[in-house]
Amino acid sequence: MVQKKSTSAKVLADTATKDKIKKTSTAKKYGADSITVLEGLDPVRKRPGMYIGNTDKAGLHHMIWEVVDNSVDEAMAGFCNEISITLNSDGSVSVSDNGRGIPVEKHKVTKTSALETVMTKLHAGGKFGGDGYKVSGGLHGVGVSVVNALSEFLEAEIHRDGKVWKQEYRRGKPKSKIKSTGSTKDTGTTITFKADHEIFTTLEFDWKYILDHIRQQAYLTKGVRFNLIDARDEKNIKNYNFYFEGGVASYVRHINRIHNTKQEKVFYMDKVEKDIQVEIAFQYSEEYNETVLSFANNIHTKEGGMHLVGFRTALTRVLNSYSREKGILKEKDSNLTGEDTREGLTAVISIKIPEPQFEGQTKAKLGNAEVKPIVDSLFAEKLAIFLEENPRDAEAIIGKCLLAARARKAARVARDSVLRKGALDGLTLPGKLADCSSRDRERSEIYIVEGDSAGGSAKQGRNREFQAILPLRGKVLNVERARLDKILANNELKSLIIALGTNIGEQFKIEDLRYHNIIIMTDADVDGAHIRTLLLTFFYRHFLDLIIQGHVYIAQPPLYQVRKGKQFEYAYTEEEKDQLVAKFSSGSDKSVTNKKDKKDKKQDKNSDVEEDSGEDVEGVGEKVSGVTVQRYKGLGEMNPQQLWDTTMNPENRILKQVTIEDAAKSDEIFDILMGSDVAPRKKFISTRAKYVKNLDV
Ligand code: 0RA
Repeated sequence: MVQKKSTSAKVLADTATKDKIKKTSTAKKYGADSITVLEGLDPVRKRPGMYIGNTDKAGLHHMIWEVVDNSVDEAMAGFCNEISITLNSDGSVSVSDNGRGIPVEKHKVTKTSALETVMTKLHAGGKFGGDGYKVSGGLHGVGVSVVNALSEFLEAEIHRDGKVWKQEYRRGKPKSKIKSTGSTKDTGTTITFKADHEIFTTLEFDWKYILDHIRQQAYLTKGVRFNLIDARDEKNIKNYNFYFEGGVASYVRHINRIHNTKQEKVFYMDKVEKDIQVEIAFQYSEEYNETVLSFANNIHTKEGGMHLVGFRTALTRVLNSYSREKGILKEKDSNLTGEDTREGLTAVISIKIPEPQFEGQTKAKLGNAEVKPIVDSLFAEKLAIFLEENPRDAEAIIGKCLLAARARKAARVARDSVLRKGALDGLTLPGKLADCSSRDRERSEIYIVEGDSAGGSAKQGRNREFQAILPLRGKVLNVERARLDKILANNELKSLIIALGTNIGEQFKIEDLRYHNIIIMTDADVDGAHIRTLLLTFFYRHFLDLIIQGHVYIAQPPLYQVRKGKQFEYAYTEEEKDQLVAKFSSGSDKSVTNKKDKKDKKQDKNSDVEEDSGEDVEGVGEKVSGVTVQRYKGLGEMNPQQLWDTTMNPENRILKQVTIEDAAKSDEIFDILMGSDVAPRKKFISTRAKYVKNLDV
C-alpha cells in the first residue's frame, strides 16, 4: 500500500553503513555512484493508487507532500533551512529548498545523471548513501519519481557546484538531457510539477488543507522556514511564512492558545538515543479533554503506538513518585491513574526513527517495540528534572490531576446512585415526547426540535406513523464541561436519553436504539447553531457510536421562500435564492405589485426583505419586479404543512448526515464553542456562524 518505509536499506548498494541522525555535514562526499538502480516508472502510471493512495483530492495533495518531504529530509540532515512551496497560476506547484542540490553527476552503471535516475527510477530517490538520514516519508515516502510519473510535466532546477542545471520531463520521461543553463553562487533544488489530468480526478488544490499541513510540518521541523505562496491568482498573491524556533513546544502553545493554561512553562525536550530522536512538549490546561498528538517521522500517528505508550507510562509513574516524595500523596492515598494524569493535557510527541514500522487499521500506529523504553526513560528523566526545577508548575500539574481523581470518584458515586434509582430504565418515556405509532426501528425517526412552538408545528406536520417529535426547551446543558452525573440530572438530556432508549456510559447499548434516524432540527440562526452544536457535542462525547454508525442527521430547513404572485419556491442556500429571484424576475412584467392578501401581510411583518438589485425598495416584502423574498428566521415561521413539505417529508427534505471526518478538527471546534474560554468562542461564533450550520463532527 501507500505506506512505505523511508530508509536507505533497500535502495542502497552499501547497506552496511547504518543510518545515523546527522545534524551537520561530515567529511564524506556523496555522489552519483551510490545509487542502486531499480525499475522504471510504468507501474506507477498503471496503478497510481498503489503509490499515492488514490487519485482524488488526497492523492493530488500527496504529490506536494512527497516533494516537500524530500526537502524536509535535506533540512533534517542539516543542509537546508528554508523551503518554499508555490501554487502557480498554470496549475503547477513549485517546491524550492536551499539544500545541497540533488547530485547531477553521471552514474557509472546507468550512464545518466543522478538527477535523472532519481526522477525516472522507482525507489532510487531515497538515498545517496552513507550517512545521509532520511526521516520524513512513511505515508508518502514513495520517492519523487512517483510524482514525476504522475505529472503532465515536471521541471527540476538544481543549483550546485556553481552552476544552474535544468531538466524537464513529460509524464515521467525526460524531454532532453540535463543542461547547465547558467552560473550561481547558491545551492538548492527547485521542483516544479503539474499533476496529470489523465491520472487525477481533480486538479484543484485546497489552500486551507495545504496551509494546515505545511504549518504542521513547520512545527515538526524546528528552525526551518517554510514559505507558502498562493500565486494562482496573479493579481492577488497570498504569502504565509512559518518558522518555529520552539518546535513542538510552539505546537503545544498553538493548540492551547484557545484554552486557559494551568502550567506556566511548557515542558520541552529534544534528545537522541540509539538513533531515535525524541522530541516532546506538553502543557496542562483547564480543559477536561486530552489533546495528545503523536508523530513518527513527521507522519501523524493517529492510532498512537509505542512512542505514545512510553510517554504515558512515564508521565503517570513520574507524577506519582513526585507526589509521594513531596508528601502530596499520603500513604493511605491511592495512586493517580493514567486517566487522572491526562485530563487537560495538551502534548505533542514527535520521534524520528530510521526504520519506522507503521501498523494498525489505517497504518497510523507506530509498531517499533524498541521505541517504548527509549521514550519512557528519556522522558521520565527530563520530566523529573522539570518538576524539581519548576515547583510551581509541578504543584499546578499535580493539583489538576488530584482534582481529576476526586471528580472522577465523585462522578462515579453519583452516577451509580442515579443509575441504581432507575432514572434511565426507559420504561417511562418523557411526557413531551410525541412518539410515533410504528415500532419498526428501521423506519422510525426522532426529530429533536428546538422550543415548544416549533415542536407544535412539527407535531402537527409530521407523519405520526414513523416520525416522533421531542421538543427541547431552551439551551441544552453544555456537556463539554459536565460529567455524567450532571448530565443525568439535566431534564432535557435525560428525556433525550430515555427517548433514544440506548442508555448511556457503560450501560450504553446500541441495539436498544428506538429510532434509526436521529434528526436535529433547529432554527437557521445563531441560537439554532448554538443549540445544534450543544447537541452535537453531546452526541460526540457520549454517543459517538451513533455518529459513527450514521444515525445522526441535521435537518436543513429552507432559508427563504421566494414568491411572485401565487407562485412560490423554497431556497435552501443563498445561491438558490439568487437563482430563484433571477428566474422569477426574468419572467416579470416589471409592474409593482401592491395588492397583498391578509395572510401575506402578516407573514411579511416579521420577515426580512432582500434586494436582488441592490436598490432600496419601499414597502415591506415587496419588490419592484414583484418578487418577494421571505427569510425564515425560525422554524416557528412555517406552518405545519410548510414544515412537512420543506423539512420533514422524506421525499423532498434535505438531511445532512453527521460524520466524523476530522475528529481532531471537530474537537477543536467543540473546544472553541464549548470550552471554558469565552473570548475565542465569541469570535468563532460571530465570524463563522454561517458555517457552523454545516458543521461536521
Ligand atoms: C542526497 C544527497 C545529496 C543531495 C540530496 C540527497 C538532496 C535531495 C533533495 C530532494 C529535494 N531537495 C534535495 N536536496 C538534496 C547530495 C550530497 C552532496 O552534495 O554531497
